[in-house]
Amino acid sequence: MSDGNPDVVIVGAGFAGMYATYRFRNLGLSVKVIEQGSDVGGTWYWNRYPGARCDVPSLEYSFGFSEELEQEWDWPEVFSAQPDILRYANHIAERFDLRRDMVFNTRITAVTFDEARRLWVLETDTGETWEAPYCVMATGCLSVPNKPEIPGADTFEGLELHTGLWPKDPVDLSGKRVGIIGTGSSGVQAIPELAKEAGELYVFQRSAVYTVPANRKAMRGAVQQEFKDNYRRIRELQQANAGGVSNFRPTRSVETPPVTSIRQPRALDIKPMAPDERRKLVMERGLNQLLNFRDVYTDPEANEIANNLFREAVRHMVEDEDTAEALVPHDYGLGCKRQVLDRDYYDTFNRDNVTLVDLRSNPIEAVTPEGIQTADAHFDLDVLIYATGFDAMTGALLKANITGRDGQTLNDKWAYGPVAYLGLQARGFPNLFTVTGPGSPSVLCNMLVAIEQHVDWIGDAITHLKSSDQLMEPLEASETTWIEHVNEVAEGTMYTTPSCNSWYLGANIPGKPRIFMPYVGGYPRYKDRCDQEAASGYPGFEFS
Ligand code: NA7
Repeated sequence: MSDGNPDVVIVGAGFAGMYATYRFRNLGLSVKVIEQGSDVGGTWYWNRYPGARCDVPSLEYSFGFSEELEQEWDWPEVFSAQPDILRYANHIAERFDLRRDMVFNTRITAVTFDEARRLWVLETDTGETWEAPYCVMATGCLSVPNKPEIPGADTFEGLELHTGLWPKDPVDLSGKRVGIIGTGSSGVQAIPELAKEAGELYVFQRSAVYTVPANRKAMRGAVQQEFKDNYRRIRELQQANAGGVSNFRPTRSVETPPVTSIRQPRALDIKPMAPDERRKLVMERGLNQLLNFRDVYTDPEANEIANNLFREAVRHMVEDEDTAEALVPHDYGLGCKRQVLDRDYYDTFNRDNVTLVDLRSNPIEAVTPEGIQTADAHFDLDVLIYATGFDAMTGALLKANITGRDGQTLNDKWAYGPVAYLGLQARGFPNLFTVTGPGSPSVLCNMLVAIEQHVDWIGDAITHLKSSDQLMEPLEASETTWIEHVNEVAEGTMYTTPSCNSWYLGANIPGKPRIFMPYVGGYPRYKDRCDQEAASGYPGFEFS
């Protein structure tokens, strides 16, 4: 048992765990953070692969809780790369002296509610145990890497890497034969960078991707200053926006609005446009024009118009006809998956050292000691990279081995999909809170905005509980009606069309229940609901 058990144990030292440490301390609570990695940063600590970059503009993807922090931090690019975001995380940890309450290199092995003592007991792989009346799971939405089960996977004798567990030390790929499996955001970001370094790059693609060029501008001093001058207004605008993005347009900027992976379609429709006009727009002004149309996300016919224009543009950009054809997505539409942003993705397939292996026509049979055997050929590899994504949204929570009241496990409760209220709490797990849990806007929102809102709400709830020493958990009816609402708002969107298989739906993990996990009803609507709960004494929860 550890000395000095805190009021709150927080699991995870990513941005959620970091802000929770700061906020809870300010509320007079003692905290202890348990983190598997050797330092802060979460996603940005683990995803160090070449090309890793945030898909939300950095001035938006930043904390708003400290004006000093806002004023003193400078971003080098409009969309920052992983090293710069990790530098930001480190700066926050130092500036607010967060590390003194953090325990690193420690993995949680079990989280168990002790009913008699009304405490959460957290066991770890170092043998140390922590106890606290309140437990906050700040474990992230994309933190459990998915490595598919491929026959022979363990026999590979070269270097094996996963984009989500990339080593801290530089990996020398020069002249090497490199294979990468997966063409989601991670693969698409990594492939152009890997191609520049590797001798040969083989891209093993199961599903073609809809990716559009990312904004790659350096930050201009005048633009950054205007943000700094207007941050209070910007934070207000974020609160009023469905995706938690202000869309603030600096007067000194001549840029078009940055493209982000969080949908911000304008009030334009593609269907009424003349075919020539649409084609001209996309061919002359780029693929990201397609993201501006509202009806692309709501009307299957408009969606297919956009998909066809996208396909035409890819055929135009990629020189080899067979490669171009394989890179064209056919079996799902734009808007089903999280929008991927790239830098020179399609051009990369025009390089002599890059080969696309289309797994739809030539599936992987096995990983061998020397490389990958597909139905048609063997590919000799020195390095095999898995860019195969994550067990998203629920993965880290289910892996934590959580047992609540009456010996019920979270894994049993969520056997048919996550059951929770507002993505904040699950019945049967009193005084255990989740940051950006399933059923909250989370990954459909600017994560830092979502994190601040959740942590503030949880901090207030704990303060309320601490004064009366009570246990809090949602009513069964609150969970049921909230999940119905989460499903209702997702229905009829491109996210849930039958042809769509995304990690939002859990469809990337064999056997995982197919449920649309994030809340698509918009951040302001969600926040209102959370605020109403707090303002009226938490009527959707039970206290004991
Ligand atoms: P994603 O978006 O889940 O992409 C994973 C990729 O790996 C995708 O192309 C998958 O193909 C592919 N995959 C997964 N399993 C296999 C197997 N068994 N064989 C071949 N290919 C496979 O993960 P990312 O890490 O790229 O991005 C996750 C999020 O992180 C992203 O949306 C951003 O928000 C940040 P599939 O499409 O399933 O056919």
